Formats: sequence, C-alpha cells, structure tokens
Amino acid sequence: MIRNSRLILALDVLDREKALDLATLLKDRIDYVKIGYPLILAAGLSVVGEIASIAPVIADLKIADIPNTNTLICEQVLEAGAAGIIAHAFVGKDSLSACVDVAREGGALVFAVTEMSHPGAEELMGPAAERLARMAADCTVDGVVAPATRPERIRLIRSIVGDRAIISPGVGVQGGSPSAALKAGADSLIVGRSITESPNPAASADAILREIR
Ligand code: NUP
Repeated sequence: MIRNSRLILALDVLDREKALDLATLLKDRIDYVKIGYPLILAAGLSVVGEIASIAPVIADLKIADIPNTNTLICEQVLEAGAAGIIAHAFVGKDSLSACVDVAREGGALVFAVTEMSHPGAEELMGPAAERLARMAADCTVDGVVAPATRPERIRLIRSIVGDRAIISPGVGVQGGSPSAALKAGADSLIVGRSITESPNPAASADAILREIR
C-alpha cells in the first residue's frame, strides 16, 4: 500500500468534471482517491479508469454478497482500473476470500470493513468488530477500515490485525480528529467533505496534511 501522504481522498461528488478537477488538483497531496456508489452511479463505471489515470483508485463498493457475485463485482471494478477495493467482512469468510482471490490475481489491494464510523454502527457492528477484524486478517486482506470517530476502536483493531493497514474515515464532518486517529494506530485517513466541500480544497487538504505530519 502507498503510504506517503497518509491521506486518501473520498470523492463523493456527483459531477464527473468536478471529480476529475478535484483529483487533478489534489493528486500530489494524496495516496489514493476513494470512489464509491455516488460517483460511479452518477458518472458510470468508466469514471474509475478516468480517475485512475490521475491517481490510484480504491473502489469503495462495500462489496457484500455471496462469493460468486463478489467475484464478478471485483472483476468488473478491477478491470475498470481500480487498484484496491473495499469489501464487507460481515458476509463471511468465503465471500471475503472471493474478493481477496480476485484482487491477488489482479495485483490489487483488499480492505475489509470492521466497524463503521457512523453512530448507527455501534449497535450491531461494534460488538462484532473484533471478530470481523480477526476474520479479515485470517482471509489475508491487505488492510481494514476502522472508525476515526472512535480512536479507541482503532487501537483495539490494531491489536488484532497486526501490521495490516488500517485506513480510517470519519475525520472532520463526522467529528473525528486526524491526530487522535493516527495516534490510535491508523495508517491513513480517508477524508471527503472536509476537503471536497471546502471553498479551498487544496488549503483544507494542506491543513489535514500538517496535522498528519
Ligand atoms: O465506516 C465507514 N465510514 C465512512 O465514512 C466506511 C466508509 N467507507 N466511509 C466512507 O468514507 C464514506 O462512504 C465516505 O466516502 C467517506 C467519508 O467521507 P466524509 O465523511 O469525510 O465526507
């Protein structure tokens, strides 16, 4: 995994031109652009390749289906140009392993979701997060997604996943602090609206980068 700036841009905008402009503006400040359903549904799957020609792409489709369907989804998005994918762990070892198998063949990375960053995740995902992290590590994922909104959960998940990457969303608009997430053990921060909705996205990214350093 690239870990230079330790910043992953979450590009949840609906306009293709705006997405390409933001990726171009910010490409030297970030390690990856993370795109998901909002942009892919609005602009089409080809936007993966277009963004990938600017910066490496992590496709955040939170893949969560039976193994065969997971395989088909991963193949499509990797063929489109993604360098990494995010899959849900809760669907089970066989489903997550299907993603890992496709990614290995294509030289791509797989990140598994352990516990999500929003308040609603505390009820069901929270109690399962440690088991999900253990299962993800057993499936030899490259990394996991853990919540910057709950640094203590990052610390716990770090103790389970060892030196696998932890990428953490929830900084800024969702209330998490960059330094607390990094201190707790996150390798990289996933940041969206604090940058993309800023009147000055480059300056906002720079402010986060200063905190990272
Ligand atoms: O637990 C998660 N929380 C989360 O916010 C897992 C995610 N993948 N995300 C994604 O990270 C979310 O879909 C969005 O793309 C990004 C956070 O964006 P923002 O809150 O910084 O705007």
